[in-house]
Amino acid sequence: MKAHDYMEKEEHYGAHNYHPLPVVLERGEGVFMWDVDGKRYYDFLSAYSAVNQGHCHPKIVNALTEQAKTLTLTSRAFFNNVLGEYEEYVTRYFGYDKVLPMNTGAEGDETALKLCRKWAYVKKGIPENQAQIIVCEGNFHGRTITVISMSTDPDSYGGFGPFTPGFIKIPYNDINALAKALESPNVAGFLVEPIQGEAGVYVPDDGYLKKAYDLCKAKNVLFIADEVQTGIARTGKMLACDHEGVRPDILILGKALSGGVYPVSAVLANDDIMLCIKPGEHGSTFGGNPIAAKVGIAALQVIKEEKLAENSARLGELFRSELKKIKSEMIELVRGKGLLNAVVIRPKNGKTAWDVCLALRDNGLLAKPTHEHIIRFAPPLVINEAQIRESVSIIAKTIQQFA
Ligand code: IF1
Repeated sequence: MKAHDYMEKEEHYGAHNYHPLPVVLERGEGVFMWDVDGKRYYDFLSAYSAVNQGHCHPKIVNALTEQAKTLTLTSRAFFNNVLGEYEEYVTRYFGYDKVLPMNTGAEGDETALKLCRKWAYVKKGIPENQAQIIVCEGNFHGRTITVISMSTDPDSYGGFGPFTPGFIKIPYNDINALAKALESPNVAGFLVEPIQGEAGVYVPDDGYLKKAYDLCKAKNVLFIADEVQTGIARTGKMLACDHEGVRPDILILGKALSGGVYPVSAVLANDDIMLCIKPGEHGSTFGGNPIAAKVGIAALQVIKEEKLAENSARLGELFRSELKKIKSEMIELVRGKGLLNAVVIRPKNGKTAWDVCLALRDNGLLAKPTHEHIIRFAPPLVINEAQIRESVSIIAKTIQQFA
């Protein structure tokens, strides 16, 4: 089969809920992926920041295959001999009393919302069914009905109503709007992405997260951070909240918690919050399964052993400063933190971010546009300085082709 045949098969038999860049990949290693014709590409998407540790990291793949040969799934009806080891490891790693393991990011967000509501009724004393959770315009937390009920993007929620009530939507990066929303007595939580990914890598003002956290504390409202995309060293610290010394009351992780080899997500909180959920009130068949547990430990070990947060911080600075040197009217803006970056493209002669991504592909670098005019650049964090420089020269050459 040729590339064209693979794409046609997906088009024919798969639901049309995606519009992929036309490239058919068959292998990955570190920062590179290869297509079915053997052409090599720099991966500058990292599966939306799931592959922070690099493609097919041997240590993580080994954890997966060894456990897969031994015991894959027990369900949570029984104990198993690796879940506790993982739970101890992940809670100490991030400094929380307890973890609730799930699989996908959206499930992590759903879990955090349920936990927050339960806490509101059991601990805060909000009247039953009255709890409100504040969320931000432009958010992206996943695809389930409740999660899209928080969305302000018609592509996400349009045609999928009726929606889950109980959310107050305020502008992102607007501390006054938060203060005002917090005046309502039935507010239980504030759910926020420390950097908005889908919105186009929108970095809030310095101090926003800290001020938001302090306002929440003053009102006995839970500060809930969705670090599914920004966490696990992506932005140059273990968590994006670490940049401001904020420790969320509820922390949601996913994606790179497995290095991209398996769906692993987690919700972390201290006992006063986490123990509000009792046996039988929440769970998942696959959540916390033995493979996920072993993979999670290995993926987190790799982050520390290979100093990927430090690498992300240093090479992120270099990447942005080199990109800013490219002389082209098509580059309107470069922004980001660590290796979570975006370039805002000014269309030229009808050529958009999509056309730039097609040309980048032809020149050996894969990236994906978001919102028509923004290109996200987020390579695996194992990238080195020479590779960053080569990638920048590919981007520069590509942009200059449009001159
Ligand atoms: C897709 C975006 C990124 C997330 C945050 C939860 C989830 C996500 C902050 C849900 C997922 C993904 C999903 C992916 C595209 C992607 C994305 F462009 F849509 F916004 F990364 F930027 N919280 N983000 O970013 O996690 O349930 O998918 O495991 O194809 O929908 P999930």
